[in-house]
Amino acid sequence: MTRRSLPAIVALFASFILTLSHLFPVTTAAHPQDTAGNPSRPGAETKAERERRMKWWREARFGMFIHWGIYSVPAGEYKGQRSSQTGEWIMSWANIPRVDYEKFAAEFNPVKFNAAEWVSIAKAAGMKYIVITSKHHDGFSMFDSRISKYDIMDSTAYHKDPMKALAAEAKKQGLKFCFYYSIMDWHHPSQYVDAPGKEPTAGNNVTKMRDTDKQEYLKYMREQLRELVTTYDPAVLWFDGEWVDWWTEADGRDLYQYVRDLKPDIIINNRVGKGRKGMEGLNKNDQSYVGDFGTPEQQIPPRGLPGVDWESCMTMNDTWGFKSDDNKWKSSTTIVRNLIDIASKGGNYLLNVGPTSEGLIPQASVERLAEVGRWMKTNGEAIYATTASPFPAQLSFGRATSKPGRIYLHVFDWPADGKLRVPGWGKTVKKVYLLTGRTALKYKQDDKELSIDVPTKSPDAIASVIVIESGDK
Ligand code: H79
Repeated sequence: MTRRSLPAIVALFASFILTLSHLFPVTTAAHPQDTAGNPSRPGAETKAERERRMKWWREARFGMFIHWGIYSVPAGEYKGQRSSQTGEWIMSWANIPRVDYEKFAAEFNPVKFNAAEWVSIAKAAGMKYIVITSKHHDGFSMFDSRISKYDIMDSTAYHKDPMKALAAEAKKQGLKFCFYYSIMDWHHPSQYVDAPGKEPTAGNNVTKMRDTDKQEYLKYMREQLRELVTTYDPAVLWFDGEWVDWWTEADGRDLYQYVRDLKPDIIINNRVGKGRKGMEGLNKNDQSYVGDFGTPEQQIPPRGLPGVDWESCMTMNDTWGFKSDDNKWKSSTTIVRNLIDIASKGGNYLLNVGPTSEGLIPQASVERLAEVGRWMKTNGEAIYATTASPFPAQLSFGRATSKPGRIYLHVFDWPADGKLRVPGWGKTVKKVYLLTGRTALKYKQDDKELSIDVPTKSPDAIASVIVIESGDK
């Protein structure tokens, strides 16, 4: 055997690892198939293992996002100043120094908070999971963090941990409980603002990192995430604030791995790393990026993204965190149609509520969610566990979702002439019926299209679902 010097062996070993990492890139929202057959690599799993891990999430289709923090105290107004920007960003846009912003904590006392009520509102709307802010960009921990005094237990008049109550209640009512966690942190001493006219301790959209403090902040994050995962057993970790220049893809990969090691079947969004392509939220395609699903924000990708898991998060008005004067509510029709549109493109819908500092979900949200729930009660079958539309082009009258052997037509624009014309998709129809009441409908199918005889009046003004059962050919 030839003898090699130590550096040569190290170099050989390094190139071997490099080759391995090329052959087996880390799992990514853009290329979930990359992990197939790769059980040895950290964070990786076989395709079957991944399918099993993602199953509940893919079937759920609809979740509640909750932005709740001490920003609900100023509720969009600071010293008479208001902004078109969102409520949870007030520390940044009102340029509030840390020491002043901290005072909102003492005023935060959500005495009307009722975990059972919140979970019931989500459940009745047809939502299957809840994602709540454990720590937003403002750095305030909304859970009992033993390593921070800037948390709900130590700094507020409430002195209780609403996350414990919510986690327990979600479990009781059969919803998955999940956490949002911001990587950017406006309160942590490691980070500061360097922008003309801006307070160095108020936040902005690109905090700087004191290089000497980065390791300490990483340690802090990891410890908080360990607390979150081990105490509350979240089903998803939803990272955000990853776009700052001091956060790297390698940091993201390490953090992804760290969280998966804490809880192997947890699901983590793509904002843990640098993959996200702007607000489009889906991954860039120049390399493989870490994360299990893409995160379009306030938008629905026009054609979805076949083969990729994604979830559109959206507000019900124009803010995430509560703002007392934001009355720009979407109608329940818009909300339901967004859900349908997203499902027809193969994604999930994460719909936000911004509770008040008293602990109440705004009444306008509660009302709309109840209407969404009414629709979901009859039509949930056409949403849950469905996959994207089988039609190559978007239908003129609405959307479609599918399940094996079955298509659900979601009709937004009901035909005036009593005939719904559906373009062909290469299968023979066996049966057509209205989902409400399972009323059978007459139809004619030829090579080009399927023509369905429908009642004159639309059964549901929001969207009426027609089920098509077909054979395999
Ligand atoms: O928590 C809610 C918002 O507070 C948070 N995400 C949702 C879920 C949010 N943070 N920032 N924004 C929304 C808008 C910020 C956009 C930008 Fe960028 C950050 C523009 C430039 C840096 C990220 C990177 C988006 C485009 C490039």
